[in-house]
Amino acid sequence: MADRSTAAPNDLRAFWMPFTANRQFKKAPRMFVAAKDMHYTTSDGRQVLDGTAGLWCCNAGHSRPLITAAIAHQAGELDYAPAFQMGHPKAFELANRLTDLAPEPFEHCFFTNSGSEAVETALKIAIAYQRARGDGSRTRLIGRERGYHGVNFGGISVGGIVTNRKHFGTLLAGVDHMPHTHLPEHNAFTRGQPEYGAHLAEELERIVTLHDASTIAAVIVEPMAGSTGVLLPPKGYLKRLREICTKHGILLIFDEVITGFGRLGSPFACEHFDVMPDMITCAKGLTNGVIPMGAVLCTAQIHDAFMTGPENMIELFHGYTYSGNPIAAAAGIATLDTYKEEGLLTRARGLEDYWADAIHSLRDHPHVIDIRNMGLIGAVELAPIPGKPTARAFEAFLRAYDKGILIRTTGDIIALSPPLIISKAEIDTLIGTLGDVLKGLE
Ligand code: PXG
Repeated sequence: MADRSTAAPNDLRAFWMPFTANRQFKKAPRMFVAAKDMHYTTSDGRQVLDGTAGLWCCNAGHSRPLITAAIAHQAGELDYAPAFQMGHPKAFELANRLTDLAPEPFEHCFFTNSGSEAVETALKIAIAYQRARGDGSRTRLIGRERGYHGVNFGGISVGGIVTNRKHFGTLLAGVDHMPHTHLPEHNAFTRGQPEYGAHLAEELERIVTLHDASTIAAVIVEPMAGSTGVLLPPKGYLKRLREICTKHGILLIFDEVITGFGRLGSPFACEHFDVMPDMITCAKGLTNGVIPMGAVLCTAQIHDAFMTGPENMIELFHGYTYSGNPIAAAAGIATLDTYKEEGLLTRARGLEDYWADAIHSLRDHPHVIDIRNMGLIGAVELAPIPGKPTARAFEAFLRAYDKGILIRTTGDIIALSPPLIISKAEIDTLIGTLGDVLKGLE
């Protein structure tokens, strides 16, 4: 057994960090010790402008007073209540607030603790729904190349990121994938939604023909693929996916873990694109990233299909110890209050043009091969160093951190998704500093 008595309080060995190059990190750690509004404070006392809302989650900025107070109050009043066969008021209140915020068809809400769990929950509901309707042969799930749906087995199976899949065996059976919609040869440097690529939705028809509609339960896509490097849906693409799903009795799930809560200028992306899925998964911005929580929003049609057998029977054999946890629910309610008071869920709309002008001003900087934007999201794609994929963007990340801005990189793509409270002056600082970083890169 390790001798813990000799470990210094800041010994870094024990913590196996997620999605991190552990050995590299621990040789030169980067630590945040505080955060307020748009800025982090580092352990060496520097201010870092948050260009990524943490990990796309702190949409209202950091350490916001309503949320902080709600968590403290709830912890002192009701810290935990059993999630199964017992209730507490805040979970019901938050479910009502969320379904009021979501577009009309979404009348029910199932709570989880993360985006990954929201995805597993939605996939399970989809298959069980088809079975409840007497369509038990509909078990297949269709995802998309380059899709990110969290890290659990269902999510990596329908997901399309090779590194997240290849280490983990054979994954779920009965999954197929549509092609991704990233077509830089046609769409490079487009502002907003690209014109070209709607025809890729027809690939779903091909997949349906291959497997037969009677075997397919659901299609899951991110309306805008965030984690894989900001891949925007071509104009008309999502509408066509919806039509094909409807035609074949296939459920359409939008994974809005990133796009939910104002990222594109509407509370949810389905409203922004005017395409209604049958289920929405969300997390991150639901509690401003402060307490882990996710949710699946679904229509009455789906929910009611389960409400049939004897009333003393559990309708859905699924749930988590912390589904609707009181402190998370309190944080969620205070988060929605904060968004409402400050108009944050539509604020990106007013800033979108300014943001687009700023980020596209980087077009002629060294190594830049594409720039994409929508709402308060942006991506700057760099040409990889030959033989060293990801190295150039990671170097940009390190230099950006040294210069006082937090950016995110995936592959050789720099992704930006600042808190929705960002000012124009802060956009100038963020993009100006990123420009300086790019100019200095080899
Ligand atoms: N679906 C989508 C669309 C996501 O973006 C998840 C599910 C999983 O959520 P959880 O809460 O289980 O992590 C996500 C998460 C990045 C990055 O830098 C993106 C995510 C998480 C961490 C980093 O792109 N997305």
